[in-house]
Amino acid sequence: MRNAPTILHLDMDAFFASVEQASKPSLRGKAVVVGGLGPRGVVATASYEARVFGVHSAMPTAQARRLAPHAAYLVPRFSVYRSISERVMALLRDLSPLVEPLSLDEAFVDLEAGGAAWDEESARLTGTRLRARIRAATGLTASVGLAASKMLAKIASEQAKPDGLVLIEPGTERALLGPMPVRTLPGVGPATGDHLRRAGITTVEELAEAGEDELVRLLGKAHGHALYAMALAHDERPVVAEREAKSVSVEDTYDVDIHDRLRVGLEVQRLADRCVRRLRGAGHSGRTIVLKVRRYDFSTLTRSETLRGPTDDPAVVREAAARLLDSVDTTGGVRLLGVGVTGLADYTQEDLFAQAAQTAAPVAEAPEGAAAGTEAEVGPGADAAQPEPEQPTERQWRPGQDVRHTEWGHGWVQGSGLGRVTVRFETPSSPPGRVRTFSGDDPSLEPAEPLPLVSSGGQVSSEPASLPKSWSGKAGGGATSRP
Ligand code: TTP
Ligand code: MG
Ligand code: MG
Repeated sequence: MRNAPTILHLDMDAFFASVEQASKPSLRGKAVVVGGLGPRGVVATASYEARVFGVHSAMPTAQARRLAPHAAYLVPRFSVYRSISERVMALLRDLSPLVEPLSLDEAFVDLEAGGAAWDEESARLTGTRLRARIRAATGLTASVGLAASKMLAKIASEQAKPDGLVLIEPGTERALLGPMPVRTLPGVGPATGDHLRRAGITTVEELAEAGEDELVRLLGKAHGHALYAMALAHDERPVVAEREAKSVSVEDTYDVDIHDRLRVGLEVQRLADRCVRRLRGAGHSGRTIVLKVRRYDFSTLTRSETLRGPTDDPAVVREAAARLLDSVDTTGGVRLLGVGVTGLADYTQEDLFAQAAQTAAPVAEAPEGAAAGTEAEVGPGADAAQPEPEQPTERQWRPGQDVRHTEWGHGWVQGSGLGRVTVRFETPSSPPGRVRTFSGDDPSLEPAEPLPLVSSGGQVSSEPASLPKSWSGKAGGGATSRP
């Protein structure tokens, strides 16, 4: 492990919700929940103001509504999140060629490789400047962790949240990790946590004391070994830029189109198994399962589903592939089938024991693509070959959606129902706007493109108001976790 805290982990604060607050001045400082709003929708994220009520990611939206009935509930606007993500990642690439994005709002950066930092002081300065640059370029706040390894940099950024910077001094890692709950370590979810607790192990220190043999006995060879190393704060994983193999996939073309639905199902299972063998062979796990189907007429479509965490479990991949197949019409015959896994990780982050039991997460958890069988919440990453959704006879006005009125200008849908739609007219740079109600089929009202958060001159068009005053200005050091 290097002896300077030059690995940086960056994570945007309440990302989707902060973007919505920056876009919609009337929501700044307010409880905002972004996610699926249908009956089975789940929360993608909640603003820190909403978290106070206990609302969090992956919670059913219905439950969130009970906890925070007055919050604003909005559908995700993936195209906006994606473009902001690109700006942030570009700022990271200014620091080093070694930038490893983990999701839209999160990445590791090897500062040493880029010459951006070599010791504690230069690392802290670079982290502080980076946060300021992100704020200037996007109007949003980000948290930064600095440490000598990826694992600790990530733990540090979690401690820095929201809107802070935490640096873990080399040499202090074990003392810092010791009293932390085992759940702090990557790969330890609720079920593994329970398993360890039953064996009398609740803290990282107790993990280290248990010794490698005992952990291997409890958790199996690979995970016992890995967890023991992490408990000792050993983590040599390098920051890997834009990993070459971002996905592992296998496919088969058939000489004769397959018509039998049962046979198609069996082929998909076989491909899923083969894909997992290859995935494991490469030492990876992955979060998004992709099914590819080329039909008799050469129309090709892909369906994907994103799980809560990376998996390399053949049962999980098989089940997901089967669910995806359910949503595909194969009448007429199939000439090619493929199964892939993307969103690769070095280790299985999700709870190691809960994998097979876990159900697929709805699309609100899948910022990069479309999940199977979802209706309105499918992002723009959805496959182009997918048939257009049937044109509804009545126009759909979804909360949070951008609209333009010929007279009132740009606004967003605050709510709709009973043939009416309520719109708030405001822009990222305007003061909080006024609300008006229209008939749902009013011809003066049209869906619109989102407006940029920052004007083209690079000026923040408004105060970043994603956090309440009591939280802002916490420049670091504090070990406050999220409420
Ligand atoms: P996170 O970084 O995990 O969460 P966050 O940015 O909302 O909040 P914070 O980091 O301050 O704790 O996830 C980034 C975005 O990814 C999040 O804004 C929404 C999306 N997401 C989901 O859609 N589903 C999920 O289960 C999670 C965890 C995140
Ligand atoms: Mg985040
Ligand atoms: Mg994140």
